[in-house]
Amino acid sequence: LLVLVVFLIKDPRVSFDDNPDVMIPLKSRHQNQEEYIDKRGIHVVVGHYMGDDIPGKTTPNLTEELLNTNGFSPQPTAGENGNPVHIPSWEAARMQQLYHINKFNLLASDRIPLNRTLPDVRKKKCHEKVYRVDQLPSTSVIIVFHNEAWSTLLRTVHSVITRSPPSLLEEILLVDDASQRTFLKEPLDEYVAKLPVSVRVIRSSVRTGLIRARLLGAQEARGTVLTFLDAHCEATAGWLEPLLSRIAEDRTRVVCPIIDIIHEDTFQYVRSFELHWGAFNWNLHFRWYTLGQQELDVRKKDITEAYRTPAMAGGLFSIHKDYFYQLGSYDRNMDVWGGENLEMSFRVWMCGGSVEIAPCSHVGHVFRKSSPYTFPGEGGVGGVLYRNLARVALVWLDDWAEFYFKINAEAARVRDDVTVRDRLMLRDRLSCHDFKWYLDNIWPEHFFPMKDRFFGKIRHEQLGRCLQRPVGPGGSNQPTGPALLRECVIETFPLQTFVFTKKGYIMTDESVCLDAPDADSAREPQVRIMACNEFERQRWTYDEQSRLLKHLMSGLCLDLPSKANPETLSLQKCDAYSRSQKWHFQHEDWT
Ligand code: LR7
Ligand code: MN
Repeated sequence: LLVLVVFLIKDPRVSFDDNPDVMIPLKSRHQNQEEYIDKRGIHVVVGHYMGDDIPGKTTPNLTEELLNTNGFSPQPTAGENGNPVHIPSWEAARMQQLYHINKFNLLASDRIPLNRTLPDVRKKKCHEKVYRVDQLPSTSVIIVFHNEAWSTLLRTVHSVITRSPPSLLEEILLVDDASQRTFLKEPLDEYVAKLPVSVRVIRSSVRTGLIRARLLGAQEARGTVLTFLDAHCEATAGWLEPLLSRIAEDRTRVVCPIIDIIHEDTFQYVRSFELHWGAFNWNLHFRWYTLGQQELDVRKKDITEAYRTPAMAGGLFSIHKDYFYQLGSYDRNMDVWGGENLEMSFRVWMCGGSVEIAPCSHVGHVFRKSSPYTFPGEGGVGGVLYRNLARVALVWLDDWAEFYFKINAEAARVRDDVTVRDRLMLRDRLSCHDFKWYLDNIWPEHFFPMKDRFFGKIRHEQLGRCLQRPVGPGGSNQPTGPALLRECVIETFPLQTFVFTKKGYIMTDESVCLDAPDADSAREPQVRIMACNEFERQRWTYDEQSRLLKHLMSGLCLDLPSKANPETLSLQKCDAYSRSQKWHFQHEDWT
């Protein structure tokens, strides 16, 4: 099996030492991601999920026999109530070998019964909600898979059967995307035939990728609503009603559950917090960022209320079947994996619908650090992924497509390989809004360049050096740390590229902002790069005349590191005659 390294990771450890906002660091669900409770008591999730591999781990030889053996052998109480399964050390070698088949702890998964119990992770208020089940539409649950493990696939199926009101569950459709494992053939057919719910297996004779596999499933669906799940999920109590009731009220809503974490090593069910939403960075990689202020306010009033999200993760959502087709289903020219989640998010928002998260619906998903399967197609994983993303950019991003290709060499290289005429016609036919409308209205907290804001480098005049954001310990997550001054790079260089918004925020990729976190303390304030939070503390003004960059809250000016703050820029009393306080905003073209 190939080890798929999507992005180079320098150091996967996450450190909180240099983040003064952190009150309680939390163990993050992913490598390359930081999670913590900040000083306000708000849970902050920064970073992303991109299927990165674990550096240094090599893949052992996996024999045909091993790959084709269904090792499911449940122990009655293993993983009960979502508890972790610990493999005794004498089995460690076997555990590690099996890990590589699916890139999760297969040995642990194979010990857990298919119908294990799970905690009810919903907020108390969710229990008080009454749903008129008889008035909700029915759904087909569509699960696509390629070489999935028996235990994870069927635990997904059983969790859906056990925890859905029977009248709402029309059927479960399993779409086999040309799996090679023998136990996923006749044994699967025979197994599902005995289940109390209509479960059909649809087979693709060629490896078609998850996007077209989902289209195969949708075509067969008899339910009013389509509900998609990955093949390694577990639905918890009450998961379905909140999704369907939002669609019953308005069929243009595309609704996602809260995605909890099934730990890839222990299969522990870990409740995830409800204070993030989905968005993306300058590379069009999906990210979880802290909720926007408007949504936080909505939540304060009623924590059971569904909230809007700029984008969805892609794997777990419900959509009205007619609306799915009315809106152009999926881009069937997308291969294997990636891009379809943002494509659908943009399309839904820009063409009149909405994407939201229903916080009373919780479904667990096994998050992996790397992908277990091959990416057939020219250029392997990169070629496939960037052709998909180039399609997204060319169809939906308007002026920002050029910006995307400018800073994404991999995507620029393949942009001429793709033709998107049919999707542009669809966009035209649906009279969709443009991408500027999307940024302005759906994601006003975004950090993309715009006509109404500065975009470029911020240069210290005296030293001729440029403001630079830290890379962060994880390499490409929402990196926080000291505000650096570095040799200016002539070309477009994302680490030295900032936007300065009308509201006075100095932001850059990954939603990080120039900040003075301790500006209200007695100490001399440090200047740091922190997660953007729209606090007054992150606002600045620039005076062209004096070339001073003033921190609004403290009234102090951005200056070089000081004795008290040797590692990072500091704030000092403004002095128009001080050479160390002069900054030059150097515009760059982004289209
Ligand atoms: O060629 C393939 N054929 C398939 O049938 C490749 C994959 N698949 C199946 C696969 O077996 C699985 O059931 O497709 C499903 C998704 O593949 P994963 O589990 O490898 O994807 P992921 O969980 O790493 O990635 C997320 O992004 C994908 C982008 O294309 C899809 O949208 C996934 O559905 C999506 N998963 C989620 O949203 C779960 C939450 C993750 C987050 C954040
Ligand atoms: Mn998945």
